[in-house]
Amino acid sequence: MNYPIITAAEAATYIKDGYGVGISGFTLSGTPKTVLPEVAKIAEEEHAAGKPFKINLYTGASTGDAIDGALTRANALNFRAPFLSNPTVRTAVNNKELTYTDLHLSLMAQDLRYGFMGKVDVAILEAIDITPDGKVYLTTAGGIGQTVANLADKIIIERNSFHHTEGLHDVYEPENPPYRREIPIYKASDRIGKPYVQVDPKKVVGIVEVNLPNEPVVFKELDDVTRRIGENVANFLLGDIKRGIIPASGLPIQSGIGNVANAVLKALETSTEMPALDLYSEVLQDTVIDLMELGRVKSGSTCSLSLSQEGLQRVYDNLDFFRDKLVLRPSEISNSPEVIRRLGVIAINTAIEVDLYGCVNSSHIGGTRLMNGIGGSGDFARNAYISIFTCPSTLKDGKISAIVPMVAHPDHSEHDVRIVVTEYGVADLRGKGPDERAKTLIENCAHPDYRELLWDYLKISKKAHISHNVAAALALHTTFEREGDMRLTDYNKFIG
Ligand code: 0RQ
Repeated sequence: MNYPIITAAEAATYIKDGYGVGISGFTLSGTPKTVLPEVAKIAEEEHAAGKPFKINLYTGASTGDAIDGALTRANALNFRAPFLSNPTVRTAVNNKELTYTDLHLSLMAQDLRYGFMGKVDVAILEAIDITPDGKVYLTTAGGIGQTVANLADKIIIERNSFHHTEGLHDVYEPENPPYRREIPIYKASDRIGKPYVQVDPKKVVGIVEVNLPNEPVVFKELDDVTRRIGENVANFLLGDIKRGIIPASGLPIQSGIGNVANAVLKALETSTEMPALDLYSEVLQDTVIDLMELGRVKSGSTCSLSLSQEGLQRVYDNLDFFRDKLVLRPSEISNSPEVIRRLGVIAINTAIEVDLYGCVNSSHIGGTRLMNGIGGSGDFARNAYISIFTCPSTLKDGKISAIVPMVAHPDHSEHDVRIVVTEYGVADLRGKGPDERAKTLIENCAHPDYRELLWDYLKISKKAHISHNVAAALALHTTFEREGDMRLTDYNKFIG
């Protein structure tokens, strides 16, 4: 089949008010780059003419400013799932200008297949190429490409000649129950599917030619706090290897996204006692590329290459070296609870706050304002061999403690959190009851400025299996809102 070459503006006209649009990509990687900004322009024109124009947007995870940002500014989003990181759309969600569903990333593709979110009318896939018989070779992310291509009536291909991901993808889509079988991945590097997304060529309305990099990934420089957190994680893992809890050959590592996650990987890089590792993760950052070149990471299974442009170029320049070490999977597979549990993945994610018993808030600042979303942290934490959460002990110049009596929004319950790490140390919650958990979290993880305040909370708590004082459980949060500093908390104001 010969597909017509069309402009981004022509492609955008296939997307109408009220449509569900499913796109390739995961984080800033692998998303189509030119059609949705044109859709934003159409929305602005329609709104100026007094007509409605909004779409539902389904992706693997977050997107960047060209999509979430542009569509939000054009007031063109009605519904968004499953993850965000763009500040413009985050503000709009918190202002209730659109509906956002925060979802475990492993669930996104199947929720669409099950029909939980409405119809996918158009799919847009960023690809390095498409063959006449409909084999689509994706760029830098697996995401939900195969699923939205199956569900959509029409498919638009953005053929992006900037990217060279030949041979990196392993596309596999499970059947729906009751026909689903096991996902046969037994090692992080196993390949079980096809190197392309298969689409029905008759659905392809055209190809938009593009030559564009992904939006840049920006990290803060490591500071003392993030460096110490990283070292604490590395030392903890080495201790568990020495004690025989983790096999000497190691277990696959998952590391989340962000500044703290980057510091953790840097610490693994410098720890010479650590065995060469496999990664079974949803994102891979630049540090992993460094570790592969050094022989410290043997293989990396991921949903997306969340690399800087320089890091990505290193992969493209040396594709023969990386091809058998990197595998890009759909998010349903990279984050599959079944595979994570089978492989014994060690999951390392970042918390916004942790309570005295190990419950973690990953998504909502102060319990109300969305930050990014739960992302894949729940997929991994719940099913990991060891689930580690890291965070700095305080935020905002010490005015906020990340260790609090009760989290203001629960994402991961105490049942799913095994280890908590701050710059002060490690709280190992395994095999401990609630009182011992509280003790180790205060002594090993809380900032010294807050330890007395947390002990005082336990003194005023009603003694039971899990001791709490429900009137004062959120006293630190309320004090921050009212007085701008959690250290000013006076429990007497709450318990009367
Ligand atoms: O805000 O930039 O305005 O200062 O949150 O925090 O310290 O820069 O850390 O970049 O590692 O992000 C949990 C948000 C951490 C992230 C979170 C404020 C803080 C700052 C960012 P500012 P840092 P990081 C893999 C797995 C959930 C999804 C997940 C995340 C901003 O790791 O989104 O794990 N995780 N996915 O000041 C007030 C607190 C705060 C706070 C942090 N207690 N109170 N503000 N902040 N804690 C990836 C995928 O799923 C794709």
